[in-house]
This record gives sequence, structure tokens and C-alpha cells, in this order.
Amino acid sequence: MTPDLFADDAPLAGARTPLGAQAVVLRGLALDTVDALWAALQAVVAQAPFRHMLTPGGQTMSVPLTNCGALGWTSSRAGYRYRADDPDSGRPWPALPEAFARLAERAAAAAGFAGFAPDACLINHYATGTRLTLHQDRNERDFGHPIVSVSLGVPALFLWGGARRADPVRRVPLFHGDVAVWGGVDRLRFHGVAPIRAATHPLTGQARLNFTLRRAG
Ligand code: MD3
Ligand code: FE
Repeated sequence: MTPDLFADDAPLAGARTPLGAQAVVLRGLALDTVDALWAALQAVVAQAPFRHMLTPGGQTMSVPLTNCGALGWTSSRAGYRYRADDPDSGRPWPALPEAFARLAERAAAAAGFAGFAPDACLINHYATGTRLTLHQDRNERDFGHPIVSVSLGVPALFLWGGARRADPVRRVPLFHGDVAVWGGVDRLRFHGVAPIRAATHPLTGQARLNFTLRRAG
């Protein structure tokens, strides 16, 4: 029989799932501020809608994205880079909402990274069947800063690899309200998201939203 990683409900809020020496999932940490996060997200998306970017190889990414904060992550035929303006509108990215910054600081501190002050937030929108292939996050200037990730909506299977692409991958379910923090020796681990299974969530419908808060500049 194939074990079903989503057979069980989300772990109790407050539980911690260690992924590495300096990487942890803080279960349900965002639940007490979801309404503020969701309202702020709607305001960001109204100014900077989700869009499909091209990979440097010319493929369309299956997961549309947008950004908020002083810097936003972009991909194009020219490569990956952070930039201060939205290439679709020419305007600065929407400001980083207070609710995002406060949660990021709180999560980072709870994971042992005191004083985290993000200047960039990449927001991914997952529809049923979409996925994120294994990759490293290495476009930020200083890998000494951690990254904080917040999951909302339908669950996902997070793929947690090692320092090399070919290293074995652990599958970790991520649920609505979970917050992951990784830095230090785990900062450059390969990771991805398995294809999203059909599901419905009362807040997000069929979608999963993930935002990653970073210190990019
Ligand atoms: C990486 N996003 O935007 S974040 C990305 O769910 C990205 O949208 C995924 O990878 C998403 O670049 C995953 C969650 C996460 C959690 C723990 C990690 C990424 C991690 C630990 C080490 C490295
Ligand atoms: Fe990533």
C-alpha cells in the first residue's frame, strides 16, 4: 500500500518539524494573523497581479508569481534577478505589508535568527497540478540571512533535498498557516514542491499561496 502523506490532518499549531540543524517548520504559526495576511495579499495583488515568468531557457514557469517589498525576484530570458521595479508596470513593487514583516521577524526569532528584517517577498500561486522543480535560492546578496516561508490554502508536499541536486529528497507536507524558516548550514539546500493535488480550502478555494520573505539586497 502506498502511504498517503495527507491522510492525517494538519499537525497541532505550535508543533515544530525540524528539517535540518538550522531549518524548521513552525506549524500553524501564521494562523493567528491569517486575516491580516490575506487582506494585505489582496492589496498587493491588486497593484501587482500574478504573472507567468519565463525561465532563462525560455520555458514558461507553471507557477505564476508576484512580489512586494523594496526588491522583487524576477526571471526572464536574461536570467534571474532582484529588481526594484515591476517589469510589467514599470512601478516600484508594492510595499512590504506590516503583517508580513512582523510575522517574518517573529518566525525567524523562534527559529534562532533574531533581528531578521526582510526587504523582499516573493509570492507564488499554485493551482491544482502545478509544481516547483528542485532548485536552490541563490540570487540573494548575503546567504547569512535566513528565508521565511508562509503557506496558505490547500496543502502541498514540500521536497527537501540536500546540498547537491542528486541528494535524496524528503517529502514534508505543508499546511495552511505553516511557516518554514531556513538559514545557516541549510540555506542552500535544494528544495521544490510536488504537483499540487486537487483540494479546496475555505479561504483560498483550489489554490495554494506561498510567500517567501527574504533579505535580498
Ligand atoms: C528551502 N518556494 O519561492 S518555500 C521559492 O512553497 C520556493 O512556494 C516554495 O522554493 C513554495 O523559492 C518552497 C518553503 C521552504 C521551506 C524550507 C526550506 C523552502 C526551503 C528549507 C531549505 C531550503
Ligand atoms: Fe526556493
